Amino acid sequence: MTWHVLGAGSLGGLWATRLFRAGVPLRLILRSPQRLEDYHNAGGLALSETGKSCRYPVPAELPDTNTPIERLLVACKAYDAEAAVAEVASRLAAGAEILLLQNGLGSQQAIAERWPDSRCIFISSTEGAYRQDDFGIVHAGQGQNWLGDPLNLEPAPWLAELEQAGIPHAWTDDIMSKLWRKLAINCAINPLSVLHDCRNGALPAHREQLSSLCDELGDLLRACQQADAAFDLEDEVLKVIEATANNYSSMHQDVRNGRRTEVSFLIGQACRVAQQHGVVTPRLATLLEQLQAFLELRGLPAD
Ligand code: NAD
Ligand code: KPL
Repeated sequence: MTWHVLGAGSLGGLWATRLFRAGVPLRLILRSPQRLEDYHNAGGLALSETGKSCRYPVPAELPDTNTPIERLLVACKAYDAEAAVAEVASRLAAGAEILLLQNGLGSQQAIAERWPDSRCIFISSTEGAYRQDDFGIVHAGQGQNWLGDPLNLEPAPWLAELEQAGIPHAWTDDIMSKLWRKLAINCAINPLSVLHDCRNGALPAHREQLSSLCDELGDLLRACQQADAAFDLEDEVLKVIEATANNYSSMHQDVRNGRRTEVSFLIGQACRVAQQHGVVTPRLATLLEQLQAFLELRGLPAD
């Protein structure tokens, strides 16, 4: 079965190159004829790992190509994902699978509700990749890909293809717990790193702020029946800060590069869900307001 990868950016490129070189049939879907032409001129996708770069001529096509899609890996940002799937929705075969790589929460649910006939598999990834040029990806950080389907615990039958491609992965019966846990960690770290304009390692200087955010996030997770994701949250946040002390968070990097952030699917989503559950989260709400004001001041979308 052919994989279709929608979004040839950092993570989409990282997945596509590894699948392609393992001989797994796949096609990239690029958003416009101009981008397809640029891609062909580049000669494919380059993946750089441990200092060595290799280019792979992964076949590519446009969203309106006239062939069915049975397995779609959506590798766009959370704010683009639903619209991107809509562009290829008429090509989805009956019972197609949609694999969602987005960080945060909200985009996955929107897609699962809009295309209920497809099996939506959610993925929480802690791998790291960035683009050094348009079609050149650097594999920057080892990590894990947790996969799961909140509606169907049966593992996907193609996990062996990920094994064959050397893509680290594990199926989980509780993907929502993984996604909530990562969202909470991102909510505690990323906005503070932007507002204090610092590397993750400088955040323990704001310990009181971190602690109260973790308390509120813990309350929120428990109200959402995600007690496991709340367990020892502050400890884990401090561990992540230590392990990534030299890094700037992804949100900090987005802001520094003048790119839209995924704020709406991280702390924005946390505040929306808190309101739905009647959980009082004043520190999170203030942090969201400050972050949105900061983004607007820099001409970046606040959603
Ligand atoms: P990216 O910006 O590098 O890539 C997204 C790609 O999607 C871009 O090439 C963009 O042109 C393309 N795209 C957008 N709309 C499209 C459309 N309609 N049709 C076709 N292509 C379209 O983003 P990324 O860093 O790969 O992140 C993707 C998701 O993965 C995000 O939610 C991010 O938070 C998550 N994630 C990324 C990393 C990482 O290290 N990069 C790690 C973990 C999670
Ligand atoms: O996931 C991260 C990010 O920067 O988005 C870490 C490094 C864990 C910080 O929240």
